[in-house]
Amino acid sequence: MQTKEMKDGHRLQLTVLAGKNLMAADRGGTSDPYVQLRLGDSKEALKTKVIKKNLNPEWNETFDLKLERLHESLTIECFDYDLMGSDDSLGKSTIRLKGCEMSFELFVHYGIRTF
Ligand SMILES: [Ca+2]
Repeated sequence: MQTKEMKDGHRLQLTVLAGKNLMAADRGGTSDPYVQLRLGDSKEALKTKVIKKNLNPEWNETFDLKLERLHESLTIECFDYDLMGSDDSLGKSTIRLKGCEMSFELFVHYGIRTF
């Protein structure tokens, strides 16, 4: 995770690497996980691709987020994609971006708490 000061605010570059030993939410003893990223209480969210039938998925997807303010929080939530019905949450974690100063690089391994 990396934040950079831009002329028009801040930019957060974040790479979602992988999940390990995720919870099995489907009947077959597996899940179809994807990760959703949401800034503050924004209604818009970014999503990784869905990796089907895998409890140790590797997404390795990088996102560029524009930050209006640095004191927002980032919620990272992992879901099991379901063709029918609503997707099940496999766990989530919230990162406070306050303290990630400009031009500061931070490499974090975030554990996501499962329910
Ligand atoms: Ca599923």
